[in-house]
Amino acid sequence: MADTGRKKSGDGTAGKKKMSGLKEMSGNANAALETPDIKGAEAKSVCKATQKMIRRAEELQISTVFGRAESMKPCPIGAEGSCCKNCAMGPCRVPPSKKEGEPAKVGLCGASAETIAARNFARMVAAGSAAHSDHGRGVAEVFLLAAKGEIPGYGVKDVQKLLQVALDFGLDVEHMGIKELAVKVGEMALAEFGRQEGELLFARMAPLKRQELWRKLNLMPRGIDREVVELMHRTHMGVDQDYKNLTAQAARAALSDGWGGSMIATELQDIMFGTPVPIKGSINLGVLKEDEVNIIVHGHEPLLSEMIVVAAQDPEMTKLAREKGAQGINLAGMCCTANEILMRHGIPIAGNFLQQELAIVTGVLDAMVVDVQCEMQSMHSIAKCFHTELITTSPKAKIEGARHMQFDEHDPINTAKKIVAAAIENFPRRTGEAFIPSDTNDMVVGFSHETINYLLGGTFRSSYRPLNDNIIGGRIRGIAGVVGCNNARTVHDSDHLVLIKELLKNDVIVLTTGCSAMACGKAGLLVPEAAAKYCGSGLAEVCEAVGLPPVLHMGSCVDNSRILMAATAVVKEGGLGDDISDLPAAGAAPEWMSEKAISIGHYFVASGVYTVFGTTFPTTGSRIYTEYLFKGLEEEWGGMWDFVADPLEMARKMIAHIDKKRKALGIDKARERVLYDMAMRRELESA
Ligand code: XCC
Ligand code: SF4
Repeated sequence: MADTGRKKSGDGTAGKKKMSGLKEMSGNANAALETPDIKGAEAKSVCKATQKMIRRAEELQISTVFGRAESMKPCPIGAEGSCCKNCAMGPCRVPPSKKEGEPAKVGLCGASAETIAARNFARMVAAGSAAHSDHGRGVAEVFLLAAKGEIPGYGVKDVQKLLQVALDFGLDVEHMGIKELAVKVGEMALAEFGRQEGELLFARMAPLKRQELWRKLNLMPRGIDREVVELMHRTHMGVDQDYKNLTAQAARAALSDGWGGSMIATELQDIMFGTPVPIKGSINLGVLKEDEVNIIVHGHEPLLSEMIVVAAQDPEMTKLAREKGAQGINLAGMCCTANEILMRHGIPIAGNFLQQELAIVTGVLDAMVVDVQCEMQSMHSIAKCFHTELITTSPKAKIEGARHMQFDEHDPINTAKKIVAAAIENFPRRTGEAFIPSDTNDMVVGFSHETINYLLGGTFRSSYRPLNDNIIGGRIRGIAGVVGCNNARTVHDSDHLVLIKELLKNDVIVLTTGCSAMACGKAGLLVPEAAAKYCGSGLAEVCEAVGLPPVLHMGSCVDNSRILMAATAVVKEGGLGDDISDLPAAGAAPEWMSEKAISIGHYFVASGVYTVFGTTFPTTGSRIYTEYLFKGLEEEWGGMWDFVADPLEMARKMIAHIDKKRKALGIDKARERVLYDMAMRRELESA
């Protein structure tokens, strides 16, 4: 191995020796970013690796999001949705009146606080829906090329799923060949984005009662692009000034994400790259290796990263790596791109959203390869303090100063090899000492809704029946979807974990995606053994019988569509009402930060789910509007929003909602009996 001047520094206990020349560099490169004194890494994150790296960054005087969150407070008026800058007569600020009886403030145009809050909220939905859907469109375009045989290495990997989607699209599967079907599915999926009239094809997968409600309330989504454009139009100055009407159009745009763009992304990715099945993986910054070329793929799309997985295993590349003095090539993921390649290939995850800067601070990252979404611009200035090459790959997401190596969708393997080669070339340029926290955790992931169906029902009769029966019988109290981001305004990972552990203790099974899923992985919740450790006895019994972890990792954020599918399958299985809003279920995003999360929340609410967000809520400046979201919507849609900052209180409210639904279904009694049985059993055991 070539002497790269690196020295293993151990685990957060690294010598005080500074990286050579680094302090100076960080002074320059980070000049624009403040470097405040971060106190107490424990107060920033519950993830041990993150704590160690926060301390390390502080030692090296490198500015990270954790420090900036201390020195820059969020604007209170913007945070509560009370600032309108939709025209140049503003920005107008309409915070709630402080004194009793004071007239409510309005904008220059007369816009009320509720209109302004609703418009701001709606624009978040529009942006979030656009982000997921543009990802979906990219997948559909590549899918179509692949179906036509125009992309070497890409084609139909999961024929079963292709047939299923073709059936869902109403195609004549018996009289069409696989290639013909794939091309047709690709064309139809692409057409969904620009559909001017009618209904999105996947929206017709929802329970019939939900579809009827959407039609009645004019919420049924048409083409994805159309809904987003109309929402942007209606939030323009002087257009839609009825907060309820705005919220309804926001629902159409959000539904066109959940039952449209996101679902298209998930389904077509599964056909092209394989539907996930349970697979082992590992997670946290400890997956980085000092003596290998480390590459992190970060962002959201699997289109290029699928081929980076192949390129990183190419003997030619391994040979090149050895020539440069490395022992091999170590590929890891970050954010949702990580979830995609973890679920399909078992590629380890380096960390979730708030760990992206810290991965570079390890000093061993040879390339940070990003596609789209959730990429912090600060990575560039941190990369400049080290040897790390920050590589952008999407024409939609460039970062000033980063190296751009554009993804050629006609030849992904070639792009992938060039990127891997660039990382290898960079390996000998490492300077200073390595600092890799030793923390990693094992996990079992890959619970597509098809897999859950199969695991529960067995080979002979795949079905959700056992799940429904366990819910009806009370062993499982209900279902929670806990998803979403990390947010530097709250302790990293903590709210996810406190909430989820409380749900498990109360026999609520948890479905998870995104950065929440990664928080669970790091805390050891994604292994079957977690059932005995964290669950109430009912849920523990069910998980142990099937060998399931009590928290099911269902994928990336576009894969929240899998949760919609699973909820629909449970409804269709029977015995738990005839709409998603009848289910003893609830959703949460305790540490959300992105506009995509608001779109996800809104499509869950419009699909009938009680959905709670934590950390902050973007409409609280208008009491009237917030009450409409939290209470008014339940009557109209059967689902509603809520905001609870304290994760234990959040769990309590979700469980109360689940119990309310159990009562309405007449299955609350069954649960009381189970509890009684458990108490008796414990008595017997202790006797
Ligand atoms: Fe981004 Fe999807 Fe949020 Fe994580 S969970 S911070 S959106 S990576 Ni989607
Ligand atoms: Fe102010 Fe109305 Fe313009 Fe908004 S649209 S900035 S409230 S004048």
